[in-house]
Amino acid sequence: MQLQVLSENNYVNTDKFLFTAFEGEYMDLEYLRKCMKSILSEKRYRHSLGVEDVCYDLALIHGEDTLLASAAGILHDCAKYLTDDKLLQECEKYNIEISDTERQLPQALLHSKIGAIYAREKYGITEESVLKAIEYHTTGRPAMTKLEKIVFVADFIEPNRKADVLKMYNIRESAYQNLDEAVIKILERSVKYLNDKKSLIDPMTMLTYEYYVNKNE
Ligand code: DGI
Ligand code: FE
Ligand code: FE
Repeated sequence: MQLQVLSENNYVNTDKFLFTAFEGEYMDLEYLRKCMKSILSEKRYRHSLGVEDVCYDLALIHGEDTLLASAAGILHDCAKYLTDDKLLQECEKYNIEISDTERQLPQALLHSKIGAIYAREKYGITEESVLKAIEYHTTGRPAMTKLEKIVFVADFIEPNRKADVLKMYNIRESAYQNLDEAVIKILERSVKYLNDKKSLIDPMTMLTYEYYVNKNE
């Protein structure tokens, strides 16, 4: 157990508490859950708790920090309730460059980028690694960190997701054995699904897919 001195006679267990940007205080995961419960729909909130749980398990198995993984899991869709217009406005406000695909599909693609901003601004997350995992949870990116892969994969396999595709391709099995293999399977399914729907595919989704397929060969 890690203990960090705050002041004399006052210790914070940093296995359970995250440092926040707000007045040097600490927060626990329950605080973040409450924040999400108050802004997300019931269904989206349940999804977020599911992602949190799977992030924890994947972090344990693959040797990542469980607290940071859980926090990223709870917050990953914190900007999912925003409208297309609001997401585009926020991108302008925070000087976020956006691709043509992102401009056309803000809700699908921009909730992750704005989610990372909100995690910092509204929920006080200071850990860059957590912010990146939120930022890239929808498209992934080439050479993701372990934490980024954990959130990307957990989002897809959490228990509230439909089990048929996951079972057909043994995606849960991959997730617990080999994260890169799970990332490839998920991107394969997503790219096929988007092609079948004749939906636009973001260049970052394709770059991630190509990177992991080549890496695995
Ligand atoms: O926010 P979630 O629904 O939990 O999941 P997500 O953030 O992974 O994905 C949001 C949606 O965006 C989901 O329906 C899949 C879709 N998506 C991911 N990459 C692309 C995409 N949609 C399009 N059109 N193009 C993409 O490249
Ligand atoms: Fe999402
Ligand atoms: Fe999600």
